[in-house]
Amino acid sequence: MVAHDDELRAIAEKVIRKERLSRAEGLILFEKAELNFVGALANFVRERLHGNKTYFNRNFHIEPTNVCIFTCGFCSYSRTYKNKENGWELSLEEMMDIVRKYDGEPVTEVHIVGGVHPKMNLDFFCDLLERIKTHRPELHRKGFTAVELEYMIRKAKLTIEEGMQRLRDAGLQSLPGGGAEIFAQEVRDEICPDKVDGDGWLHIHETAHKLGMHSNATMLYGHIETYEHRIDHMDRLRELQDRTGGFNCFIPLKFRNKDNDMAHLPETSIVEDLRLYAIARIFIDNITNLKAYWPMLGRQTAQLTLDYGVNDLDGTIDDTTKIYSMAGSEEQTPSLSTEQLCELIAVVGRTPVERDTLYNEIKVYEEEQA
Ligand code: V47
Ligand code: SF4
Repeated sequence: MVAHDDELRAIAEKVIRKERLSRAEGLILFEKAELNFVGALANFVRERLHGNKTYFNRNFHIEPTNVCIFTCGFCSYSRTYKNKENGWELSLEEMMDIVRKYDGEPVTEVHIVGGVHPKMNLDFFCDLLERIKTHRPELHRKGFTAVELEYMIRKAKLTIEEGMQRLRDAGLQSLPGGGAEIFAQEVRDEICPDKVDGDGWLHIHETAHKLGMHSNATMLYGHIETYEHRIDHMDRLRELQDRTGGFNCFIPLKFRNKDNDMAHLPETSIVEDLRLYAIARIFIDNITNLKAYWPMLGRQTAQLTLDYGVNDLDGTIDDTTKIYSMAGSEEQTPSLSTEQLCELIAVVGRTPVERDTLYNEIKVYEEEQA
């Protein structure tokens, strides 16, 4: 028996006893554990928390613009303000047309996210939220990454707390998890030097939680970051979650390398993707849900993740997002009907469950219905 077998056995025993892993133990998993080892452990944790249940929701996206003042190297989606003719900028009326397109459809969430356009300000987005709320009050309004929020609130000369309060009063209910990337500044300096830093991202989410909103957390992996950077990122999320309990789910996002300034970097292998999902499930013991975002991973890999800790596949989406198709995802027109999503889950032996944004169960699809 080699020394690291003992280390891994000790880690497995801790997980079974529901004890938290240290940063050093998390690192051992990344450095030494094989896929099947972390997979089995992650599946054990997943089934302890959720059994076979696998969540999805019915949502659509509004992407107000892809014009952006920032210059993230991994972004295939944005266009600079100087080049704004090559991008899109939706008016309030155009965005309301998208909302109205879903009238009578059983969607429960609108996810609003886009680039940081210097002319789209806090008042503009408060207007949008109020109009959606008036038009369809029960539609959950999840919107704006911490990057968009930091910019619009700073331009309005408000504190984060004041700005978030205004957005909440206008109708904002949750925050998506984007913009987190990797918190370590030495990585941000290379891949997204000019936008909100790690502390700023965490502060915005903490403020949202304190104001009664929930949020998601992401991690962009598979570029220049080290295993230490991943553990640092996940540990900082775990620490904030201990204090607020406001994160609904954790979403690892695989770096895709088409048409961006980091296109020279290779993409990670599926084995490395699955190992990451599994280690995230084992290490982050206080965020209940782990989501695989199928428009980015592709539906078959997303299906595989269900055996490696994942219990959520996001939503039906209906071809309303361009972030990943433009970055080279297999999913060029991401759209799945509820039946297709249920089939994808049921065929690998899990139980599809439609949820709302806050993970209240709407419908459990037992075998005969799937
Ligand atoms: O912050 C951009 C990522 C994020 C690439 O909260 C890329 O439910 C990979 O956060 N390769 C925005 N990733 C999207 C996002 C999100 C998506 C789905 C659901 C939720 C949620 C949040 O997309 C960015 C960045 O990390 N991203 N470009 C790329 N080339
Ligand atoms: Fe702008 Fe977001 Fe793209 Fe960065 S990732 S350039 S902030 S749209």
